[in-house]
Amino acid sequence: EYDRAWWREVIIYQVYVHSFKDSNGDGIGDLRGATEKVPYLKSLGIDVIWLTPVYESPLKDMGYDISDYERINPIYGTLEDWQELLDELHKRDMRLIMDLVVNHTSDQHAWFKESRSSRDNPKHDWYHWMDPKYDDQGNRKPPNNWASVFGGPAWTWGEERQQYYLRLFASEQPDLNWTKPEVRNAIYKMMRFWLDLGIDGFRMDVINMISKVHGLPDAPVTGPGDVQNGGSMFLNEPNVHKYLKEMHKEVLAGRNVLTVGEMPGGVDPYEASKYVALERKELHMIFQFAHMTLDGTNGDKWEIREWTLPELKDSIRVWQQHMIGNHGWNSIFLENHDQPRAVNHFGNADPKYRDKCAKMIAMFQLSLRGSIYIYQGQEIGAAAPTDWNIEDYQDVETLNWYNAKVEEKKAKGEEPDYDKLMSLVRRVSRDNARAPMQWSRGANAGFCKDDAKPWLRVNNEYKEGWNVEDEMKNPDSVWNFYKKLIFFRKTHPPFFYGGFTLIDEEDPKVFAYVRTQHEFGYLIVLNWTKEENEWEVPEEIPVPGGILALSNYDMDPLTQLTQRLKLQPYEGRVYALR
Ligand code: TEU
Ligand code: CA
Repeated sequence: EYDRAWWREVIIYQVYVHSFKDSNGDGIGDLRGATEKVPYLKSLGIDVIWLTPVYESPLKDMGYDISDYERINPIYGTLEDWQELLDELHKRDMRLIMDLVVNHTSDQHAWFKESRSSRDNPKHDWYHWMDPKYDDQGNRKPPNNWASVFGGPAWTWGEERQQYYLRLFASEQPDLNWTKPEVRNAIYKMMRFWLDLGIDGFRMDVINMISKVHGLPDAPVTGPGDVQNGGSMFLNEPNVHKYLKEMHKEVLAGRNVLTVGEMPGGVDPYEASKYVALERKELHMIFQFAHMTLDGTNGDKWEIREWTLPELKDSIRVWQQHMIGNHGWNSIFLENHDQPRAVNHFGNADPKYRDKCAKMIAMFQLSLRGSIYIYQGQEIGAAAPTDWNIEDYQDVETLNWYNAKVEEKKAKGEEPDYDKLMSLVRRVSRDNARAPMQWSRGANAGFCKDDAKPWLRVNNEYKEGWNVEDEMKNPDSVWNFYKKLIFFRKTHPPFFYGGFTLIDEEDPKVFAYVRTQHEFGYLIVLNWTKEENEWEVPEEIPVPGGILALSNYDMDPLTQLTQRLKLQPYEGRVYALR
């Protein structure tokens, strides 16, 4: 049913360089710091590292605004340092994938500087430039009504040209014009540069946004305000497939590399298959966010709603069951540098439950079908800081949102509800998962030297044992549990390619499913609540003969499966079926 492939069987670890490990005392994580930790990652069982952008950048969006694709940002080190990281990985049979951010560049990129300088320079249409519109009073207005992902209009005025440029993210991140062959060729050339240096693949940032509907028309009005969600005008526009096929032919064909496309919206399994079906020769897999956005409203993550377990089950089931064979493949992730920590997002960070909950989440993730992505800190059960104030946050998205909310109230002559705003920031902000990695009990959590000042506040809980060093020593820690599960997965092939069957889809408390391949089967039972729960094994599962393979509680392995299971808070069990 499947062509076996290394990229389907790997555990990938996302290194958010800025917050991973500082080697030189400037308080910023860097390449030498990452290299220092390669043996650590090997010992955890990691196969591949995804490195977030380390290219030259003014860091308006933490490196997702690139001013030179072929140079390393000096704050992270040199190209030699990068080469050393690659060598240290390859020496250990590990691989490296790099972030590819080609929907937009920085406004400091030479291409954009040239493009903005006049209406007739050779790169004048490498970006999306358009004339302004005017309202009834003759005031200048952006050419269309699209909203930026980071709030406000998706357009910025360029004085020199007296035109607007499109930027779906920050003002300093102008969108490239993919309709131009010259633009595409420049990107392909840059990709070949990194591949020729020996990298093993790319994570492609917002790759389903690169193609925009011709003429950039207004988006349908779906909400209040001046700007509208423009997703229907730039998510999965059909030409994106033309570009990805071309990219495959020009760059990827014949190279044994992994590709994963980030697609923050607009994909269901049918849409996704168009990108990842093997015979289409586009990408290997995508990041889709259905499960990550259950707690938002209409794509607005700041409009929190309570989600239910059946909703999560349904979203997982749909992708597990449809992305199969050579037509589909999933990326399994529960965290990244844009998202809340999984214990906060899906579970319970209350000290009473946190340890069990983090382990249950690990059992969940590592028993699904797909390539596994673990975000730095997830392996120690990291959680959001609870005591940060607005001054502690730096993320452009967070600050744009917060300031807009404050302004909105003030404009009405009202007092902003600062407590409410802060509780949302502590729950939703991207910086909650960007706090420096907690390596030890030492000063600055071992992220940087004692006398250095970390670029972002360290989450104080590292002193209470939530750090790598303490957890590695403790056989019962979240870290050791991850290590055990990773090993378990690699030695039990049904977890890679086996079928997925959801059981008891309506049960609001227990998430249970079976993974099967040939004569092998595993029953996974997860009590997704802080209460004790009884769960009845359904008839179709043969009860005698099932034995316990894994548990996050202290339970004898090889215990027989019984008809009724009495589950502790956040208890997870994996039974081997016969
Ligand atoms: O993220 C894509 C994206 O849409 C995010 O902005 C996401 O919607 C938001 O963060 C959820 O809160 C990618 C990168 O992962 C992100 O770090 C970049 O800021 C963004 O692209 C622009 O390059
Ligand atoms: Ca540093």
